[in-house]
Amino acid sequence: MASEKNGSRSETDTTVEMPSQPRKIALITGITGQDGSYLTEFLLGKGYEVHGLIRRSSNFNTQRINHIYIDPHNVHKALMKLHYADLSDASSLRRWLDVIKPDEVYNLAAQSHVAVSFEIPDYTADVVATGALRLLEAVRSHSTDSGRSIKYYQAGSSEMFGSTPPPQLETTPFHPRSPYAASKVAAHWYTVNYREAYGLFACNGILFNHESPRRGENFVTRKITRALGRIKVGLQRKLFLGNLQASRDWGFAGDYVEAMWLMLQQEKPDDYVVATEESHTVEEFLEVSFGYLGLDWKEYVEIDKRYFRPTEVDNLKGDASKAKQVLGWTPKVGFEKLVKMMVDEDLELAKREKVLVDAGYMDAQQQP
Ligand code: NDP
Ligand code: GDR
Repeated sequence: MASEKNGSRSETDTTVEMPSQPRKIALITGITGQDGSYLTEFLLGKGYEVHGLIRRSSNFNTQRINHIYIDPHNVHKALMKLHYADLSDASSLRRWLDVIKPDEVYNLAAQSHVAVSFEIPDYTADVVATGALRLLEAVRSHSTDSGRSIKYYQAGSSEMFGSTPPPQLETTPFHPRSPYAASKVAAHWYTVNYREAYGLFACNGILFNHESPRRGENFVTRKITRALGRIKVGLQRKLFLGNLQASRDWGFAGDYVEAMWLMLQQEKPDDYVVATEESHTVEEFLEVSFGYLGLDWKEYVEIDKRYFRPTEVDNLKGDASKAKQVLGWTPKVGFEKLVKMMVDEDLELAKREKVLVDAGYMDAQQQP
């Protein structure tokens, strides 16, 4: 990593061996997150050299990309490189652009939890809204000074539509319902403005919810499948949830990162909705997931008011016609397949936990 884990962090992290054919270079913020990990795999598969910005944390935060990591001292094979930066630190963004000279920048970093954004609204706005502006400005000033052009992807969200009823598409008015969503709306318009004002190749992907076995454990789908695995092997009895009637257009993260890349391969920059065009309630997710393991969710789920939000987004269902027509993108994983994929992985994880618990190496209450 670009960390002290593998020796001191030095100039070697930024040394790039010249390949026989020039590789495209991508820079990803939020590389340690769910989407960052899938996008990295996708771009490496396309022959890119991938650089990721990671933030300093008191614990290592690279679990989702450890399997891709190759020691940077092995320069022939190490095509993913990590560097410390933060969206709240403009100087770090500009510095890494100057050093890495990317062809494409994917801005995936965010305080991405909607409920948490009500608790830390100021910080959320700083990272999600102003952070995007800082990165856009770094791209603009780097391009002006160097004469190089960079393509920019902004991770927009269906949360921006908020209370506007479905189906939601690119022309649907935004009505954000949280500090997170309002900040994403600001980032969306900053991106449009930099495109119009400076001719930047900048795209907004308006992505509806996308999940995977790598989803953060406090988002509702993963919270459910993690608990279900643990319940199935006897490590947990109850699952506490909030609003079960909210409806979401849930897709698979692995499919969605392809749409991000496709946006940057077009002749002209534009904004696209990315969605499965199917919507399901949280209750339906419970029915399908618990049913898959032969359990009745009603015996295990309790409603806890603390998980209700001050303002909720009731119903999201995208219309991805434009992405289908212009990008040629279609989702490959549907709702049931996604649920089963997540349940299968989390059941295996729970079985491994159970071995540790039974051997006395882990407390049943402890979550790894
Ligand atoms: P995650 O929460 O899994 O990942 C967020 C990433 O941002 C992590 O790598 C995190 O680092 C990083 N990060 C957070 N704060 C900062 C900061 N101040 N400076 C630098 N990096 C930071 O999100 P997802 O992968 O699910 O989503 C990716 C992006 O897409 C986000 O912008 C999200 O808002 C947006 N989005 C997601 C959707 C979804 O359904 N997943 C749908 C629509 C939009 P660390 O690992 O250290 O915490
Ligand atoms: P969301 O995802 O807010 O849509 O944002 P989340 O999984 O957090 O919530 C989905 C719906 O489930 C309801 N819910 C609960 N949610 C959580 N987290 N925990 C619970 O216990 C619970 N019980 C019910 C919520 O109220 C909500 O209606 C995600 C994030 O990835 C954003 O970054 C992204 O922009 C949007 O998706 C699109």
